[in-house]
Amino acid sequence: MRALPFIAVGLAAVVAAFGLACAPAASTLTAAGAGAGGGSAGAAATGSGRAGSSGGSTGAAPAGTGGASGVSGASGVSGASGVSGAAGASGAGGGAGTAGAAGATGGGPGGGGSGNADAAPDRPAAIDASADATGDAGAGAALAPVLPVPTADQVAWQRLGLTAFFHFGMNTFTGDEIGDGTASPSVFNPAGLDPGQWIATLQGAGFKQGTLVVKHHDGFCLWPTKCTSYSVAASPWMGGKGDVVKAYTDAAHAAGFRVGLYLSPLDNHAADSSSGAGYPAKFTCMLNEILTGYGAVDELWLDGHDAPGIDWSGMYATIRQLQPHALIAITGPDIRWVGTEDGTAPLGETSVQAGMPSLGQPSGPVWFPSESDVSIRPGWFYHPSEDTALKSLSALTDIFFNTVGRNSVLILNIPPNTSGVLAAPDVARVGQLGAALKGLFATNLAAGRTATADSMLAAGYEPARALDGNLDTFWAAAPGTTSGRLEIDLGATRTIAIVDVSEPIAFGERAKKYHVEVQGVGATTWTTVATGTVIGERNLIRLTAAASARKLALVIEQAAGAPAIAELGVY
Ligand code: FUL
Repeated sequence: MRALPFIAVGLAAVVAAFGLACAPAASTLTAAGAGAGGGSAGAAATGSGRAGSSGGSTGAAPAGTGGASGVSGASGVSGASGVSGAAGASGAGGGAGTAGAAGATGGGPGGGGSGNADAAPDRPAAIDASADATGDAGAGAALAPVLPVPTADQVAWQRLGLTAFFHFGMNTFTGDEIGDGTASPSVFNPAGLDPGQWIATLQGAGFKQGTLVVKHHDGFCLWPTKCTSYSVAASPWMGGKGDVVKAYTDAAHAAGFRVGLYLSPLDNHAADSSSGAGYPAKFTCMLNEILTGYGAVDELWLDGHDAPGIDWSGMYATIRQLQPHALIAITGPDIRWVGTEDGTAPLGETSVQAGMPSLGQPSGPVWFPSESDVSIRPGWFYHPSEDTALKSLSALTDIFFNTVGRNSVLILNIPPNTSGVLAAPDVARVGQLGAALKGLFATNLAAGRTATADSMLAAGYEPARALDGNLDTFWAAAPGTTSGRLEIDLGATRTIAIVDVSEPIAFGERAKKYHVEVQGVGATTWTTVATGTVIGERNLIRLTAAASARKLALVIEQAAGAPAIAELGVY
């Protein structure tokens, strides 16, 4: 159940606590080989680089492993025709995608197989889950997945790490946080609206996606909808001819910035939204408009404040049909609300959750990664009185480590002001955050160094694969192992402040318990400097006291299958 944060509302009782189930689904594999598809040769083909880095590299599949050739880069999933990493016999299928992470071709070690076993044919798993450790059809050894596994679109999204939220609407002009739906559209007039400025600010700081609130709980629509009269069309802004959603999505697509849209099911303006009568059709009408009129949508945030009478399973089918690559978040099967709004994901955060049939998921374990929402200001909407109350750089840096560094995706809210631009204090703070992160991760001391391990699956899965900057290639331990040790010789004594570790999540979450050891020059003993449990997409460990060491070891004590590490970075 999800107890949503309530900030005072004068609303009906609807707003109380919502059972928002979490559970994904689409990606869940029902049974090996259940999918009939042609021999899928591809592994995680979603682009190899971590978003925010300088772009994907070419992840050529190791010889003999049958890796698929590439697909779209990290941002390619937003391409209108983008197929993003679908495992397929040809290994092709990358859509045009938007610009962005430079087209990684990421074919990782591939498994032979008989088609992916995804429960939903239009939501391909990132890998062929029927692959086993021996491979087949002439392919070389392949890493056996630990089920459940994500879809290719979920992998691409999890790699983003850092994303933005834009709360903008009537509340910006009225000073409310949750409007009751009675405010007059006459106050809405963002004379200097410039989404290009929002996007440039965020991209400059390493953000790759932004989610615009197109309708908050007050019901005011930021596009000239035909579904209600309560919209920008009734405002003085641009003589009623303006469209904030178009301005934003056009600017985002042009800039290669992935697009998220937030549509609140709760609608305080629609008189019938709490009774249910008539409102579901209106909501469906709105959903159809935003999913058909604005190009590719990468994420659809259906907020947890529910409205009665909505047929969610029918809604999900419609969304899949209109935008097959849009990940459905919060009241949906693809992305789960992390459960807090203070920028802190739990330690040991896992993407493997119990499925919730009410969200269109099967009841077994499913892949359901979390999203951590938090605002740079005290409120979600811009209020001039909060210009001096922004979170400090240090607080934002902590938030980054406590969300992105804990296997969750951060969605940081930076609300545009009444002119329609991000205010100067926000622009400055986002710039500081970007510069700070760039500085912290400027030099990976492990890059290109020597790595060794206590076992290895096969050629193509060498320890060095964990140091090559490519998330699609990885070290994998020998079949049958459930523990492993990956050691790096840094070449000289180094001061270590951060350890950055990622699993190849296309093959499932594997580690259950791990620790990090360091050893100084000439020393014969190792010192444990950090411990952890689940790794998943990314664990960032800030050492409490920077360690001086020549060697570092990641020791996976327990795993659900043979350990595998996509990247082990040291800063
Ligand atoms: C919550 C809403 O009630 C807040 O106003 C905000 O939009 C937040 C992101 O989600 O459910």
